[in-house]
Amino acid sequence: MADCIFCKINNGEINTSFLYEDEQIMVFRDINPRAPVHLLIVPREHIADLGAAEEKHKELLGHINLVIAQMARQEGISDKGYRVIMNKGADGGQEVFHLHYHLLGGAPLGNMVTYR
Ligand code: DGP
Repeated sequence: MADCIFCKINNGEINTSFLYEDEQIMVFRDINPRAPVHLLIVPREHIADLGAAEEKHKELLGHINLVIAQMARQEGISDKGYRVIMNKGADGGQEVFHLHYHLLGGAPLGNMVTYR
């Protein structure tokens, strides 16, 4: 997708250092961290949001979860715990319309989320 930020990160148009990458996904730090550790786990394929995921993405979605757990261990936040967030659509607070998961941790994050 020509005007998608995460596609530009994937194709190198936006230079970003990856903490982890493979043929299916890339992991990098969020540009606007909301916790001491704030990583984004992003499939290379442009999938607009979770609602656009299909049966063929089943293995990819499972792989993402396992890499999230691996990244949490790598960042040293696994034992104390962390939060994984996936925003979908306007009410979900999604800003970048390319499926991604947030891994947040490194401090007590409180209880879930609020709305205003
Ligand atoms: P969401 O609201 O779930 O769509 O979160 C999008 C996140 O993407 C937001 O926390 C900021 C992050 N982000 C946006 N542009 C860039 C970028 O160019 N580089 C990095 N590393 N993160 C970005």
